[in-house]
Amino acid sequence: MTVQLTRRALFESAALAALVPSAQNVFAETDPKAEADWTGYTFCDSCNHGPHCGIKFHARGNTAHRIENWAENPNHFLCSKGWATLQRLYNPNRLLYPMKRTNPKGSADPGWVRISWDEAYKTIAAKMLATREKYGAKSVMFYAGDPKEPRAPIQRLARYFGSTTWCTESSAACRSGCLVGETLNFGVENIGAAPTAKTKVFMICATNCWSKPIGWWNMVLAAKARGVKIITVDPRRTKAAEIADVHLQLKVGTDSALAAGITHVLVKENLYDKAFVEKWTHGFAEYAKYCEAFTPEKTEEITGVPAEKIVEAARLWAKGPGVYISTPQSLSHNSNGVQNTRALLMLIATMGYVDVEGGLPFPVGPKGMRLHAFGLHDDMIDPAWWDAPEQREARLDREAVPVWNHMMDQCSPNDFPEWVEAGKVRMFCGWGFNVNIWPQPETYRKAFEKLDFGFACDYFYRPASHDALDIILPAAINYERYAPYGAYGPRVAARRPLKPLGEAKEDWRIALELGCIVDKPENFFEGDPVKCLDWILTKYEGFSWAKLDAMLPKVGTLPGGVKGFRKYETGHMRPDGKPGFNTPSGKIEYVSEVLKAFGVEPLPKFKPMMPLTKEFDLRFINGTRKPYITHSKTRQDQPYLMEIEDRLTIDMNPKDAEKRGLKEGDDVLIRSAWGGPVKARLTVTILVPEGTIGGQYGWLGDMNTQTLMTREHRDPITGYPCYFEVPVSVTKA
Ligand SMILES: Nc1nc2c(c(=O)[nH]1)N[C@H]1C(S)=C(S)[C@@H](COP(=O)(O)OP(=O)(O)OC[C@H]3O[C@@H](n4cnc5c(=O)[nH]c(N)nc54)[C@H](O)[C@@H]3O)O[C@H]1N2
Ligand SMILES: Nc1nc2c(c(=O)[nH]1)N[C@H]1C(S)=C(S)[C@@H](COP(=O)(O)OP(=O)(O)OC[C@H]3O[C@@H](n4cnc5c(=O)[nH]c(N)nc54)[C@H](O)[C@@H]3O)O[C@H]1N2
Ligand SMILES: [Mo]
Repeated sequence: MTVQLTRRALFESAALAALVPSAQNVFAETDPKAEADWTGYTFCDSCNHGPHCGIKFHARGNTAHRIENWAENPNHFLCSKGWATLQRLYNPNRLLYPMKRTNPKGSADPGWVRISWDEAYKTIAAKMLATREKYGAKSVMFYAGDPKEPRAPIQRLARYFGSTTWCTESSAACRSGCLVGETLNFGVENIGAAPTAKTKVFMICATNCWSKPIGWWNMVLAAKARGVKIITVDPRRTKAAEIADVHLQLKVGTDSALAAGITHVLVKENLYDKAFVEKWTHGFAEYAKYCEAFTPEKTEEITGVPAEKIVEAARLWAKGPGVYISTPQSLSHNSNGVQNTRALLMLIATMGYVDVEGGLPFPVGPKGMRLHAFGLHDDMIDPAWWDAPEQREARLDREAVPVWNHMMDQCSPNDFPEWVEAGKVRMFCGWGFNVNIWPQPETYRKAFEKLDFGFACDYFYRPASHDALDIILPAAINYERYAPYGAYGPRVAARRPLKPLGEAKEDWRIALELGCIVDKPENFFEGDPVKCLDWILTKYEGFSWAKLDAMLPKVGTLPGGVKGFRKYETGHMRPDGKPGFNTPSGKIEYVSEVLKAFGVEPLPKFKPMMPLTKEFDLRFINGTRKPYITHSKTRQDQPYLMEIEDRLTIDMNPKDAEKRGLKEGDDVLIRSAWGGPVKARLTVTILVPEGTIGGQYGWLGDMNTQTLMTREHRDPITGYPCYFEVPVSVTKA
């Protein structure tokens, strides 16, 4: 409610109310004078997992009035969030004009008023140049929150501006923690794959089917139907756990102990792939020695998984070939995240299921194409510049997270409050910025308020975050933009969009146009996203934007890439073309030479989570995905979804509820050593085990679970917060 009131005030102050389309009008009638219907194509960006799900829409004039699955798109089933996207496009609260604050920061009313793009750009560019002049380029921070689509041109802007303070939600949290684990192991990221006709066992590691496109779940069911055995590793009794042959229902953060227990059995019963391990891996003997102590009984003590299930799982896994799917995030959101990920995913190497038929593929795509970056080409961001020692060493995260700094080109922003305190960052350039991504968000919000200058681009005005800034810019929504094109491995698809409403602009255009002002226009394609896409596509033989566009509704396939199995034998996994893997030892590393070089424990060892206490006796998984919620976004933006759930709810096991005298529907209060009380409504369910509760982050005010989280405990390798580890208490309100 407060959000809407503030929002109304915002429009009144700019005398804009009349210009904002009302949702009802737009849905009810399209322009009667407009031509016949035309068909548009775009991608749903609700979850921001790549690859996105395709949307086909029907429009008259510039108004989309109906959407459907885009059949030719490789991801062509929309879910509840996808079907609700027109509500977001035509939401009357959308931000449609650049705005600037007219009252000092900290005022109850920021006094947002509409300004022209010209004024916005001139103000921002002048601040960027002056801040660089006075404090150096890296005092200007570039940031993209969960939105993944705008990232490439923003990173390019940071590069030409000369700032390594390029941060994203992926350097704060999310997928890159697991990616670091995978890369330490294999020399390349590998989130896993789907079972094929030859696969016998599928290990679903900490993966929630609600986080995936609908097609993914259909794939799992089909695999199950043709006899693939399923091992699910998850503390919660998810859908994937329900259909599993073995559900390893471990305690949060004990994956490394579980993996050691399984390895113990594989070695003891001589089930592992000795030949593969000897030839292609590094440090197995040391790891096997570490696993000696992890007898099934000892492993049960730590993980809570019954000893016989551990043995059963090991024997089943050995019946492979097997393949895993790994979580995009949840393994990495505790204080031993990277090592837990490393340990679990190493089970693939121990069995030798590496790039073999039915096992885990190691795809080699077209040259220059970045994985998980919408098929974009390396040249877009100039990796050599980011990789140069003089950039890495001077980067702001060097001391706090040296391993991360060494491996990743995005700077870890979790020490942002300390940077601001020390005067290291003075200006903020943000796309999709939500301060409530962080634990103790108020600490971050205050730091943003202290900056000399900040702006953010967004679909909506978000008072909780934007009121700490100076300018907000309206971003065109997925229906209104060309860039980036969609990518599904090497397959790529163009969009056919609407014109942006109001004065909204594509994120790409905003970044490229700013680049034209603060740098040379020729480096930024004269500000034109389509020109930029064309430049990227022509790097792949026979491709261009015009060609991709003409193919619609079909998708194209970029040329190049290497087919076949065991590509590590033929030198395709390493840049120097030698056989092996792209790690320091040239092999898959149980003992990580990178970690060793940084003085970090090189084996993926178990480390206990923060202890539960008498007062805080429940572990809180703060953020498991639900089918109708995405992060902070879906709450006000898509009212259909609010009809399903309009407040924070938490899941609690019936035994825990009984112990506390709580029942389904009770209003409860959650507290931790760092904050609370947070208000929630109780769901009593076997979805969570005893001793663990689950809930959603992204609610604000007195339902904001991030206020319970701690900045003190982090994963030492990534600096990621421990969203899934914090001990809490739950009492009746
Ligand atoms: N407790 C807890 N915290 C978590 C997590 C958790 O599981 N638990 N998960 C972490 C993870 S994995 C993630 S990904 C983050 C998500 O964290 P956030 O970055 O906070 O994600 P959102 O709330 O989805 O989006 C942020 C803002 O971007 C805007 N936006 C969306 N799309 C676009 C776009 O294309 N362009 C522009 N300009 N703006 C856009 C939205 O309107 C919103 O205001 O949270 C992290 N924080
Ligand atoms: N509907 C929906 N879909 C989304 C999103 C969304 O907000 N809503 N967000 C998108 C984004 S940005 C991301 S990063 C992904 C996240 O996608 P996922 O990682 O698949 O989603 P989560 O539900 O956070 O976590 C997956 C599972 O990990 C389990 N888990 C938690 N801690 C541990 C642990 O220590 N060990 C093990 N083995 N399991 C554990 C949880 O119980 C949960 O079932 O989802 C994407 N898709
Ligand atoms: Mo994420």
